[in-house]
Amino acid sequence: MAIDLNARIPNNVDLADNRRLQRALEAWQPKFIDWWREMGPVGFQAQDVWLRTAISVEPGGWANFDYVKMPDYRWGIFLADPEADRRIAFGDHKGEPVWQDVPGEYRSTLRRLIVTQGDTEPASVEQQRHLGATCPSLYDLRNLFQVNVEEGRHLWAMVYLLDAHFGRDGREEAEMLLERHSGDADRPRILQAFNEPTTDWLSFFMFTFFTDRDGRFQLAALAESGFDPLSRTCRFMLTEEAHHMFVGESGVGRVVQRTCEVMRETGDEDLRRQGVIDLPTLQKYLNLHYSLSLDLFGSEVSTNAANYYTGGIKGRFQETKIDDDHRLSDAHYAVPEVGEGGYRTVEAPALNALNERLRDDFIADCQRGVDRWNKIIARHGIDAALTLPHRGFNRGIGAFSGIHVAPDGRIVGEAEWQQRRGEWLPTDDDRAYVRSLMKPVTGPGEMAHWIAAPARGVDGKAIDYEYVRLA
Ligand code: BYC
Repeated sequence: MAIDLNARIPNNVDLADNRRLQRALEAWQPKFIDWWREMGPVGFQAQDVWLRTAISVEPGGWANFDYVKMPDYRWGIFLADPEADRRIAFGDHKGEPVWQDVPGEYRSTLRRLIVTQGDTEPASVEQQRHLGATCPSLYDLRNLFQVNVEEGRHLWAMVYLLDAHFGRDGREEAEMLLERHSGDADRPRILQAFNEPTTDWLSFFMFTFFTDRDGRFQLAALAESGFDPLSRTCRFMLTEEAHHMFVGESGVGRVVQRTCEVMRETGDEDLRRQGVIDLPTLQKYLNLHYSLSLDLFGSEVSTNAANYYTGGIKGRFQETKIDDDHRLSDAHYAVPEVGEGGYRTVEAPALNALNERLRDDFIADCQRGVDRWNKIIARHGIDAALTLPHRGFNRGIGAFSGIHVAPDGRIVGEAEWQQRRGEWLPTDDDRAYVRSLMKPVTGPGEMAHWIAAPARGVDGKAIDYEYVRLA
């Protein structure tokens, strides 16, 4: 279905035929633009940026490139095409036709999930708002802004659902999504990882690798929903999400590559003298962002998660590809349990263990990315490797939150944790060093010293293309 880009709010949901909804969204739109100007990227609002805009949801239609000034970006409402005769794939309603309207009994649960999802989108834009000033290249600057405008559109996607399906309280929630702010002492964002500032580009790449990947898995679970508008919305968001994770994986990969090149060229042990990011520092940033992202999956054993599933509201990753009864009433799943003598693995009812199962899917996917980074290190003949720390390391949510676990999985006491945390997580010194490297590089094709050039440019353009016109 084509998107009407000329409409005040571009959409493929026939907004013009739904006056009430159109009015609600048109009332929210100026507030969104005000938020974008106040809380979105600092600077660069008047510059032309080489951005992709969705013009249809068909393959090939959602990646239309042109120069756009960010405040003029065509934020809108794009749902993946409906699937004919789609049925609920899991839970108590398995086999029933999907819902086009919110069932009364699931109203508050669905609203809560949509609000939690929606809250993360503007939060990430707020977290990243100062990065433009220190971009390592025009290519990276453009990628940052692409990610930012699409997170803005993901907010629109959730606001559409709230306005279209939740009446007055939906409208109030939509307003609140612009009123909570990342790191705000009085009105913080809902999930903790979205209140941590993204102060430098290494953090940005780690965030887009790990935290956007949580987004991928959560959206995939919501794309299975029996509430069809949510499913269709999330399915389209996933096409955009892939690019964000590419930015993270290739970003960290280019940092790894540059570090290895300098290690080989200079043979210098003191890589900080050489102005690149040493592998131990990279490992600490990895440890931090991985552990913060693991928290985003919630507790290992969760009745919320069981209720979402039995209600047909939130499924498993690739639910329809799994070969079982899709009800899970008798199934079990391994979860960690922390007790007196340490932690151990126990079998929990599979329904209650769905957060852990999604976390396991996430961990396996993270590991594949880390393996690709390690191939870069190996290609340079360097005997070192990045690793994912133990899942219990530095956790604030779930079974491990009451104990300290070292990256290798050993339980450590408070004294050892305090003494050694600087070996495992970025210290003030590490952060200051990384920040000291963050100097803007803005000539077409130029790269900061600490990061390698990308393998190729955007949409077939050269690496030295003027991705952002600064003049
Ligand atoms: N921080 O039963 P539990 C993305 C709360 S990222 C703070 O285990 P549940 C993106 C929980 O709310 C994807 N609180 O939780 C990425 C509950 O509170 P109540 C975002 C937390 O409900 C990058 C209590 O603890 N989408 O898209 O099973 C850039 C008990 O917990 C946290 C979603 O998250 C936490 N980390 O699972 C841009 C999908 N974890 O009931 C975007 C929607 C738990 O005691 N959300 N709590 O008041 C969900 O599916 C679920 O809310 C969660 C939590 C998976 C997050």
